[in-house]
Amino acid sequence: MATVTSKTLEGALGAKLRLNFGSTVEEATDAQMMKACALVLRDMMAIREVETKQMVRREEKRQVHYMSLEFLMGRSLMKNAYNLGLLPQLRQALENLGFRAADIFELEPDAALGNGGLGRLAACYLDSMTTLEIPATGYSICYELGLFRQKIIEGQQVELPDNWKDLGDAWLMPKPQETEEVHFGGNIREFWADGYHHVVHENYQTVLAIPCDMEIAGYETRHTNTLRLWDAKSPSPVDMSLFSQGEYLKATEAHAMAEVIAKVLYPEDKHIEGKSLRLKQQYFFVSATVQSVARRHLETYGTLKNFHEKNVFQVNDTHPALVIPELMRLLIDDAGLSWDEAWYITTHSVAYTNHTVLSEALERWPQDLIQRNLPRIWQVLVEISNRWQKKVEDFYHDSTKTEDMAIIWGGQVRMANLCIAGGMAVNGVSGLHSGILKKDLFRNAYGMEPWKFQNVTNGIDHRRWLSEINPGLDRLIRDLAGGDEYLLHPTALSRLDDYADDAEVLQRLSEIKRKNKEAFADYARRTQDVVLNPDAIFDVQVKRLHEYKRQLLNALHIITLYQQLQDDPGRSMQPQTFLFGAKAAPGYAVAKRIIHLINSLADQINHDPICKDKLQVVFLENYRVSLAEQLIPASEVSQQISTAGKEASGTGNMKFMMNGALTVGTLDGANVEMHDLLGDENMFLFGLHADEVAELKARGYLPQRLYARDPILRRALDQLKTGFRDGVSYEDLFARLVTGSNCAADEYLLLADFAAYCAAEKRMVETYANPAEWNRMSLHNIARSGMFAADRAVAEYADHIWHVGHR
Ligand code: TH1
Repeated sequence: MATVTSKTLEGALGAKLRLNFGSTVEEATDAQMMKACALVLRDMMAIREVETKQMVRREEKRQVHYMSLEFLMGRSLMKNAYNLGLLPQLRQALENLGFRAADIFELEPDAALGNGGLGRLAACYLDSMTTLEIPATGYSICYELGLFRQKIIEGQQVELPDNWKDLGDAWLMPKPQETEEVHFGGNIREFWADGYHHVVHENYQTVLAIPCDMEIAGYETRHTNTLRLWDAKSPSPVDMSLFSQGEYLKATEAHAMAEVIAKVLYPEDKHIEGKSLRLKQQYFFVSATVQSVARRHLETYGTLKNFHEKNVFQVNDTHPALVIPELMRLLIDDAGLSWDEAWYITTHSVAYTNHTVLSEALERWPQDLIQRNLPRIWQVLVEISNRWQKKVEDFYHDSTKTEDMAIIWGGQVRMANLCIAGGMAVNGVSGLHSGILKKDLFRNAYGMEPWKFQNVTNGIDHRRWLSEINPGLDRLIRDLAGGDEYLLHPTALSRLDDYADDAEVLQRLSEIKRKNKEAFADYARRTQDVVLNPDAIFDVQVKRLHEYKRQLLNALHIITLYQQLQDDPGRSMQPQTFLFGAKAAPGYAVAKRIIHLINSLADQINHDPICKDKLQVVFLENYRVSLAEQLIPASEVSQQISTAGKEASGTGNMKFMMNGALTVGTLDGANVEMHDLLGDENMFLFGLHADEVAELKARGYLPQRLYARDPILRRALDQLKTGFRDGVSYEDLFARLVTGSNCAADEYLLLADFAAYCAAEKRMVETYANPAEWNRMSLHNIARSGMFAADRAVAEYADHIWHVGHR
């Protein structure tokens, strides 16, 4: 293909505007131009995707099918232009045509088809799988509404619908010719005929699954993969027989049931919704995916007997766990294989990643829900469960272990146990987390089949999360660490370590951060209507709101700082700006109260003259990928303060480290690995370790004692009851921490870690007073962050789980 210049892009954009919008360049709106850009890049990727598919087929390569109910893609225009090596040309073309490139990029809505870390991880891995030239496809649902938009009204979260498709659908390529049928409900009829046992699923309702493909470009490769998002459609607008009987409303019911499946992403992060619609979403995308993969396999190889040699399904948490019985069903009912043949194939083509040990997030489906909606799948599950149970009994001869490892038990189907039984590998997402899986959550399964258990520490797309969003730092790295080598070899970042004593380099680093802070202050003024002080430390906690992540601990510490300032208003101090961003699940009342508290506290502090140029608290509205991209390069302190043992990995922690922020954190998730690389001297570690947390709980934890004993802590907690100038009391949060109401008080040990946390924050502020020291630490953080590139993580999956080659 001829090289693409800004001139050729101008021509292509003009043509798109004429053909798709009947508009000239002069008449085109920014929105039309944004779509035209997407369509032009999509065309280029589509050509490459066809070539990639042909190559995969010709060379009979093993393919990875990454199944996830969430892909938190964010924006794609800048990212795709970057990966296609066209970002400068595209900017130039837009300017030449009379548009502001930055405005066009800003206009693109985030594709928020995910809640948080789990969905963003899937998006980062798509980039790495493509860049590493692994034949891979992502599968999910084409939600009409992504994660809700958050508005803060009078300090409280209000949820608004996220209609991303208005502009975002420019990236989607519908492929109606590859539609699959998914069957719900009905009954199973079994009979013997011609010497065979026949199973017929009848009286079911059909939902059509229509693929909408999003092309994924890799960096410096023509290899192109696909994210296949299934849209749900009813086969007919109304049921004609009911309609003609005059049952008009009933006649449209099936239609409505079908189309609601792809309506909205469930906004619960780590909390199971035992709703039948959620189960239908899961089966819908699993069944469509398995059928389409099997269809393509049959076209190429003419048999499914070698299916496992050519395909692997990676399931992102248990949400796609029904891939196991669905593949069994297809192999047995449709392809006529025996149970044992089908089981061999299935258990050699599915691998499971666990992302949490929180019990409220471990999926368990009521069996009657499955029986009713998926009768054939239910039968297959019963058979899998019985055989597994027998295997466990024969191995352990221990009824408590049988119960612990059971797939169907007490009227529930336990999806994690299903994945362990039906998968070839189980992995956790950080060293600590994988250890907890083996020692604790899945100890019995590990005892029986230790070879299945692995660790793959999470990683992030460093091209997006460093090079693309932090051009100042990117330039510095190119100057010092071998040009653009780090983009494909992220460990090249370690060369920065050589400059730890180079005053000029450290100075440059601090100027880059300063510029980024000013740019973010500008952005915050434009979009959030707040004025930030760029002389203050930007101390940031952005992530989903959850009690175990302990945003409330951060707030308590800020209350203490404020109280100290009240005691001594003249006290000189390093100015600090605390930034929060977090969405709460709409049904998670405590999380919403914590958001309200942070806003009340912000309101108090920002209106008190004694805090001027000293203390500031900002709650950033509607935290999302595109906001993170502005904020992280400007951040100086990264708050990673979860109760040890609860955060499986974290990935925000890695993004901050890579952009030179210093971490205040506990030894939890991937913070442990960060600490291994950085040592005590390059981060601010505090708090109980995971084993100490377990011991303390076993011993009997009494937060009331800490409340009685520590006057500073007590004063901060009492402030919750009093509240702030808006007159709202947070007695309920106080009770949750100190007295406990219907649960044990302070489940996440905020009080136990409070003093250590305050001390860590104090060390952090003292260190900030020494810029040379701070900048050196920052440099070491960037230098050692290469290990957290998603390329490394994906290469580990490829080598140890998928057994596929890569670049
Ligand atoms: C997150 C984990 O909490 C986080 O520690 C980890 O870095 C991330 O996954 C990626 O591995 C999870 N998100 C969810 C979301 C749902 C259910 C379980 C988890 S675990 C809906």
